[in-house]
Amino acid sequence: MDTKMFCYQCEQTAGGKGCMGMAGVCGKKADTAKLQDRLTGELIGLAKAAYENTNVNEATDALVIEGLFTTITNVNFNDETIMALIERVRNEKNRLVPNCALCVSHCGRTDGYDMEKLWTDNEDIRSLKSLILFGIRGMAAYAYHAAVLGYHDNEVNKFFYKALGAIGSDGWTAETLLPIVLEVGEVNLKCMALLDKANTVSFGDPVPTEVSLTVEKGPFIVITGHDLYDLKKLLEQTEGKGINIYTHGEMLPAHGYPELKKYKHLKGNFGTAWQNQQKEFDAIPAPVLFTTNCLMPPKASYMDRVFTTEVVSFPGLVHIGEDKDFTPVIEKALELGGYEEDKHFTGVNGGEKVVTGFAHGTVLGVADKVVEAVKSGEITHFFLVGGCDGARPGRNYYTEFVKNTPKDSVVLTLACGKYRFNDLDLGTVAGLPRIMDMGQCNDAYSAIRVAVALSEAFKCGVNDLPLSIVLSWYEQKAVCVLLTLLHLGIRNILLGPTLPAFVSPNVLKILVDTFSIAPTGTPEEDLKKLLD
Ligand code: SF4
Ligand code: SF3
Repeated sequence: MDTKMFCYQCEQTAGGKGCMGMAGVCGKKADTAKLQDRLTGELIGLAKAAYENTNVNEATDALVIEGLFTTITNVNFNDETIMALIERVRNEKNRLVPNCALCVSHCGRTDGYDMEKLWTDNEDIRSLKSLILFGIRGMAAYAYHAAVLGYHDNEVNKFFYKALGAIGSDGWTAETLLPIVLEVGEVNLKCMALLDKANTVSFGDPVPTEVSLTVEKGPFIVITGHDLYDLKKLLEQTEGKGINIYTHGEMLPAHGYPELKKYKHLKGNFGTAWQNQQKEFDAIPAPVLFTTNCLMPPKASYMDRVFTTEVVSFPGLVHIGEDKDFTPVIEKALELGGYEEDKHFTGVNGGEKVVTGFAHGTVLGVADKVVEAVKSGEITHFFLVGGCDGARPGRNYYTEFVKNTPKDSVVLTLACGKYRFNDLDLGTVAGLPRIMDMGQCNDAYSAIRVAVALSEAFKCGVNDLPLSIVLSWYEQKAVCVLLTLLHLGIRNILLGPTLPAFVSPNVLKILVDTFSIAPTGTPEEDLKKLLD
């Protein structure tokens, strides 16, 4: 095995510096990491080949998006599928610029990029290019989900080439790279808006929905990840078959969408956030379908019950292809039979239910009430506590933070970090629930819509609202969401549980000086600071 790997794209990176051994902390092997680097290098070559090339078409865009999405943490551990993807990128380069690779007067027009050059570059350049790369990886996931539902945005698609081109260009300075870092945030806002439109037109505007944590007796399937289209297909194929469907992880907000919740056999939510899956899936008498990250290497005890689809892949797991024929998953559910009696589970704090569905449509629907409550002093503060969950013990910060928020404040949340507190009963304020789950990580778009609407109602800037943003990050979607908030000029964001290894001291200084971004401290100190 080749042991030379370098990866520092996620929060759990080894020693807070980078995974450099035989395998990453996530279980990604060195060979796979190197193939992902090669794929990224080939995508940079494809971006060069696409420059002012009239042969670029929707298939080229789709390939770039798929290639970037594949390299997100906990998506794809399968060398075979990554090698096949590399081959497809090479073929596409050859279609765009035929025979370039064979030409005797070599111009380098379609050459792949050696990612080693990036990983060994000056630390500030490496840091800025990493922010661009990891940001577009996250954005590609959102563009992919929108595309699955038939929604595309040419401006978003074009930006992937520009950003890849910047990563592969030598001699660029921090001054030229920094604007592109912020442009990732700007374009990601468009991309999240696109996905919001795709989801709400396809499945309706989410409505507040109470979700049971009890698994009823009989056969069932657990579906996890972010892809609502896969859930819809699974619901259609299992209807009337005596099989219940339970969401897991980032699929929880699906319960709020009218076109998904109408299926009576979409029963509830099983389990908590991704990092608990090896424990939670170990003993369940049911199959699990992964539609996106976060997949952990499955243990032998439940490997025969895990299925993947779309870009998720792990050697040895059954993969459901483009035909979306979920028969193997359905047969597994029937074979395993589920629990003999209803099984009662709780959230991490002992709660027996959770509530979701507070997207912008719902919250803005009661905007008058919210504005009145702020004016009368009934609501004194909003906290957006959102982002990824992860394995670090320090992530209890978010539970303690939410528990300690004042009784006259509202906590908006999104993404899988909410499992730390979404089963807490914090009661209501001004007739509204004190915790409102706005959805998945991409539904940061909803939070932005609400913040902008509030700032318009109060005729002030978003930074002047009684609103504090406390983010938890783990993988690359959190990077593009953070860059969107920065692009909007939002200041004083608290980021934890640790700062990204790929942010160099100089780049951090820029972020601190420009946006007053700060690492999370203790819940008590941070709350005091934010409420002063
Ligand atoms: Fe390490 Fe994270 Fe990269 Fe996995 S994705 S190899 S844990 S930095
Ligand atoms: Fe979670 Fe992986 Fe990021 Fe979509 S499922 S937020 S960590």
